[in-house]
Amino acid sequence: MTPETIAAEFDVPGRVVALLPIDTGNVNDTYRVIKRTSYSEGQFVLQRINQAVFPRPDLVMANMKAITDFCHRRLEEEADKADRIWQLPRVIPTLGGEDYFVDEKGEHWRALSMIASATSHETVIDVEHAYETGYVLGHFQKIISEFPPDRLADTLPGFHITPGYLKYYDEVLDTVEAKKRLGASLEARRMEAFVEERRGFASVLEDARGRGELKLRSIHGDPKITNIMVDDITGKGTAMIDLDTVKPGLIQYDFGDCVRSACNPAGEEAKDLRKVFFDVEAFAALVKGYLEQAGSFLTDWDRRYLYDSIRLITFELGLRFFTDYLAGDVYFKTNYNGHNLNRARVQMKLCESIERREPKMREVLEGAPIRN
Ligand code: GN1
Ligand code: MG
Repeated sequence: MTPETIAAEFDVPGRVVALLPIDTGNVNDTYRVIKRTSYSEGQFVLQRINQAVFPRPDLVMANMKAITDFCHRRLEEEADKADRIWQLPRVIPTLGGEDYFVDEKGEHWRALSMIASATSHETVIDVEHAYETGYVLGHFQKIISEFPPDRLADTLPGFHITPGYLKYYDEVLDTVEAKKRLGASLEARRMEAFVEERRGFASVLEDARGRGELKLRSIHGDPKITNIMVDDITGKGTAMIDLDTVKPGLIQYDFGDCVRSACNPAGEEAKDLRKVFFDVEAFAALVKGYLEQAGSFLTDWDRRYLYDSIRLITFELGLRFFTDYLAGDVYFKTNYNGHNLNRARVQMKLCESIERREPKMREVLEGAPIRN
């Protein structure tokens, strides 16, 4: 079957007229599908779930269905009081009424409603956008924090558990491929030293969880800036997308991921490393928006680990990219030789910049008004 014939399996009226690849994701294959009838046109997002990353796509879909049904109910209940129309993609069923379609090769495909007249950006545009980014994350967390995490399957065991990534990194370092790549690149050896210096820090959030200071909640898992949609008409944040990593986790993973992606003006794919730095001004705006929503459910312990979560998730993503480079690019999709090494360098440069700005960042976090 082709993606076109698969697109026709979902319950959207009309005939498929176009299938346009969306290249921003690093894991799944994504398309924008256009279907037309004799009187109108409908668009939706079609995705092939990468089973090398998600071994149980059925559970990914069960989580997504459960969380979107819950959130849609909540958004409807709140709609009259809300300052905007909040949106969230909906799972579009197949013609047979299933949440996903399995093709003849056993690949799992899903269809999601499009958040129309809205845009997601690779980098933060201005302070208002940074504020909106934090506001959307806080709002989403506020809603899903009421969803019992034990009703979500752990679809990616070990996801965001930094000590686990370090363990895997050590195993990869021992392989012939990794030794070859390290031997051939001074940058890779620099990266290795960078990781070594920060080993002790890797368990900061898991240790806090072990001591009972932080607790598992339902989280998004991947709230980077490209997964936050901004309304083209009002300029306000309107939706969180890419819900396939929704599962039990620490809200610090989400905060750290959102901040590291929004406060690097050069973006994750930057080629010129000199342009990579942590933008404290954008950060202050993001924190303001975030706390206006999240202030009501964050505990004192949650707040204490916000700075660490930013440094950690940045380091962790750098480590994940670097490990994948050493392993021969087996996890993240790449477009050129050394792509994962370059991505790792961007995150590690950002991590250094975060470390240098720690006092300022803590000031921002502590100085932000608390609205309970
Ligand atoms: C991957 O596929 P995408 O782009 O939504 C990754 C995230 C990373 C992100 C970095 C399941 O997300 O953890 O932060 O790349 N997703 C998974 O861009 O590993
Ligand atoms: Mg994702």
